[in-house]
Parts: sequence; C-alpha cells; structure tokens
Amino acid sequence: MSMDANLSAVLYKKGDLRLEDRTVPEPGPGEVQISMHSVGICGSDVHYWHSGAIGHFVVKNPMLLGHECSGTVSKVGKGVTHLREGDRVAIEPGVPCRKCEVCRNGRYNLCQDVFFLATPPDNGALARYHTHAADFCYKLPNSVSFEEGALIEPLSVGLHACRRGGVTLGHVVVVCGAGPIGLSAMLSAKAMGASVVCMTVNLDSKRLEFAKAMGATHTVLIESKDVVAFTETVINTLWVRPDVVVECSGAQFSIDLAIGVLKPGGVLVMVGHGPDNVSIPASSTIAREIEIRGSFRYKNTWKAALDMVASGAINVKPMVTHHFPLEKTLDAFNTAKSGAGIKVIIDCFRE
Ligand code: NAD
Ligand code: 572
Ligand code: ZN
Repeated sequence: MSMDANLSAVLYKKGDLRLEDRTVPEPGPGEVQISMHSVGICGSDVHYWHSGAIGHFVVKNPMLLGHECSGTVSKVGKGVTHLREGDRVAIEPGVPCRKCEVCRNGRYNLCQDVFFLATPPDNGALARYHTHAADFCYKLPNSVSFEEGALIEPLSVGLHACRRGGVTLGHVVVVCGAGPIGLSAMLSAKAMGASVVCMTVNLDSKRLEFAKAMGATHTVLIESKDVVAFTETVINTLWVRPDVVVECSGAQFSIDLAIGVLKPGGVLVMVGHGPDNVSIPASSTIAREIEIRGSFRYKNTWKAALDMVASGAINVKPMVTHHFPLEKTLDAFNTAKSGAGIKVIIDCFRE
C-alpha cells in the first residue's frame, strides 16, 4: 500500500486541520467500504474548523470532517445484499439507533443516539475510504453524477423543510437566505408545486442573482433594518402573502420578517441556526395562528431527491462553484470560508 492509501482530512482542534494517512477501514456486517469520490464542504465543517464547536458539540478528539458525500462501493460486508462492488452510491450521513421510540415511529431524524458524520465525536467521510451502514447508501442512477450524489445531502435539508411546511401545488413560498440550504429549499418548493418562490438575502446581491438564475421567481435584497417597511416590500413584490416561509439564515430580522409577511394560518419553517435564543412577535403569531415548525436534517429523502435529480425536475449542478483535490483540502476550506462561491467540492479519488 502507498503512503496515502487512506489520506484523510482530520480536524485536531480549532484551526488545526491536517491531512494524514489512516488505516483503510474494513466493512463490518451490514456495512460497505466506499472509495470516496465527491465530498461537499458544508458551513458546519467550516464552523468546526474555525470555532472547534457548534453549540454543545465540541471537538475534543481528532475528527474527520465531511458529511455531503458519494463514492463507489469497494467492499461489501456480511449480510449486505442490495449493493455490490462497483456500485456508485450517495451516502446519508446520519445512521440512527433504529430501536428508540422516534426511530420506531419513523421520525428517525430525531433519534438522540444517532451516528452522524463529522459531528463530534463521530468521524466524517473526507478521506479516500469510508465504511458506512449499507442501508444508508443509495445507488446513483446512471444519469446522476458523483457531484450531484454529494449534493443530495443539502438538497435533502431543503426537501425535508418543504415537507415540514406542507408545501404543495400553487403555494406561494418565501425562502430566507440564499446559501446552499436556501437554494435547496427553493428548488424543492418549485418541484413540489409552489407557483411562486421568492428568496430574500441580506446585502449579498450576488447570491440573489444566483438564486434567480437557478429558478427563484422573485428576489428581494434586504438593505434596511426596518422590518415593517421590508415586510411591505416583500408583500408588494409578491402581491400576496405567502403560505409558507422557509427560514434558512437563522437571523432575527428574518424571523420577524417571516411572521410579518405570512398569511393568516401560514407556516414558518425554522431551518437556519443562528443565536440560540431568538424572539417571536407574539401578538402577530397568536392572532393570526401562525404555525412555527422546526426542521431537523431529514428523513426518507434520498430516494425522492435522487429521482428528482435523475428526472431533471431538480438541477443542483449550478450550485457547485469550486473543485479541489483531497490533497488541497486546506485551500478548499479557505475558499469555502471566504464565501467566494456557493458549494466547494473535494475530489477524493486519486488522479
Ligand atoms: P450560508 O451561510 O451559506 O447561507 C445563509 C445565507 O443567509 C447567506 O447567504 C446570508 O447572506 C443570508 N442571510 C444572512 N442574514 C440574513 C437575513 N437577515 N435575511 C436573509 N438572509 C440572510 O448557509 P447554508 O449552508 O445555506 O445554511 C443555512 C442555515 O441552515 C445555517 O444556519 C445552517 O446552520 C442551517 N442548517 C440547518 C439544518 C437543519 O437541519 N436545521 C441543516 C443544515 C443547515
Ligand atoms: O447537513 C447537516 C447539517 N446540519 C446542520 C448544519 C449543517 N449541516 N444543522 C445545524 C446545527 N445542528 S445542531 O443540532 N448540531 C451542531 C449538531 O445544532 C444540526 C443541524
Ligand atoms: Zn451540512
């Protein structure tokens, strides 16, 4: 074996991301070994790298990063029947316990005993090889690239959020935030039948141009701090109040805006993770029976998301703005942190 048989991107502590060779993992029963191909960098990877923690998840021991990924099955563990060597797969990063009440009731994304890639203390998959529960690996249709396979993960966040919001035919939807998650929510809402999808973003007009090019029907740039005036701007842009707002920025301004613009009985889906305590305009929420729903990761989205991408109903490709080889992981992370693009992909295969 060469010196970099399993080159891996390991976060030792805040600001200390290293490339090192690790033992190639062998698949246990029910697992597959995957020769990794594409790994997208998520905001959370950058956050762990730069801050060493997100909320109470603290990097205490060296941890591999990366949870948006795809690759090729290189070995099959005992008992695996639906995959074979050579299959191209997209990986669902969270493997729940399968036994607790929420798992048994089908809301496995809420399992408290989940293994989740690149969430301390669980290692991620930014390496040449990774082993994973085979039933959380999904065969890529021939027409779906590895790159698209990795993007199924952020797309799933948007798809789950729209499902949580009950987005359906003819709905008017506002998505706040035009990063990969907001764009995924916009693409999902359109594919689920929303007739109008408006995106808002703070100051960054480039991101709105991007959103428009990817299919947002309307875009509104937040330039003022006056939420009441801005609420009017959004309603005047749409001519109606939205049925659903999918909040993908985590900003207080955006939550105030969401509740201000929604139609009576409308639904606010909270996806963005900002300050831990945000305030809610109480009277407006109570008197207009606004429903506020949390949205956490995803469940049962991979098959639908892959079908949507394979059929062309959803096009995630424009989101990818940069590629780096695994050896250039630090450059990739610096680019992601700079905000220069939308989605940075690391190619883990050897040239
Ligand atoms: P991102 O930082 O790339 O995008 C956020 C966007 O929001 C940026 O474009 C920013 O300009 C914009 N923004 C900032 N303030 C705003 C405001 N007041 N109004 C509107 N837009 C504003 O991040 P991302 O990768 O797209 O993720 C978005 C959020 O979703 C993050 O908070 C992330 O932690 C969260 N997230 C949640 C889940 C979940 O399961 N709930 C999963 C993945 C990501
Ligand atoms: O793609 C999964 C994902 N989830 C994010 C952020 C980025 N990517 N979430 C926001 C933070 N929460 S958390 O529970 N956490 C740190 C584990 O606060 C998870 C969901
Ligand atoms: Zn993520």
